[in-house]
Amino acid sequence: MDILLWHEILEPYELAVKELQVKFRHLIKEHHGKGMYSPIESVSGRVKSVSSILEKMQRKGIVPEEMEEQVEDIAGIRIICQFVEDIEKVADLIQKRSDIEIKSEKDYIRHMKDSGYRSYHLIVYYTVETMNGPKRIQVEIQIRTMAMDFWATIEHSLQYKYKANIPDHIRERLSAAAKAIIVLDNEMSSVRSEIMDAQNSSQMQRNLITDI
Ligand code: 0O2
Repeated sequence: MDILLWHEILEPYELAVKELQVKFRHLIKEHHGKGMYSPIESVSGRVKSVSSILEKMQRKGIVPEEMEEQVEDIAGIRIICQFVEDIEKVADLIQKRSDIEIKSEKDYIRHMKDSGYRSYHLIVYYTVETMNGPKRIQVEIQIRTMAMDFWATIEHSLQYKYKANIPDHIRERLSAAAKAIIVLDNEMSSVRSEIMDAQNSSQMQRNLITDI
């Protein structure tokens, strides 16, 4: 496929990533505007690189005609939460939306991957408007805590550095770190109400200042 064709294929995915980031960030703003705690801390997104799409197609034996159906994470949104409990709330918020339809879910929080990776994944359908009319595409939404994200970011860099062949002694330390993340998330959850009270009152104060 030449570069122009790739650009044409990926354009709706870029639009979907931009639109969804705006919509999720707006949800944060709505919560804060009402002086409420937001289960979403931050949002980021990306469109998979052409080389990464090709690598996945080769690894999974996906033919070009089936690329858009089979490569489910061409568009990716990552939602970061403060607490583990927030993940379910965010998944519920997404499920209730009329502009998003859930196709499938993977719970790598209850079922941690062998690597130690933890995150909640949703594959969803989302429709963007293009000059040729509406286009329904798939988006992968990853929901995880700040602590889980810290672990995944470091592990992803190591995978890149070692070209997926991370030495055993580093794997073991990553696995131990993943267990420490579970303890950390649980500890933060146990002081959750204290933290939320403090954040809500400082948010209320910020709202008052902007209202003046
Ligand atoms: P990117 O774009 O660099 O994030 P796959 O794992 O891709 O063969 P599947 O079933 O499509 O198969 O995907 P899965 O496992 O549900 O989720 C894929 C994405 O989850 C990955 O995207 C990562 O973002 C994340 N992920 C899954 N497992 C791990 C892991 O062990 N460590 C880290 N750090 N992230 C993980 P990509 O494709 O790697 O690309």
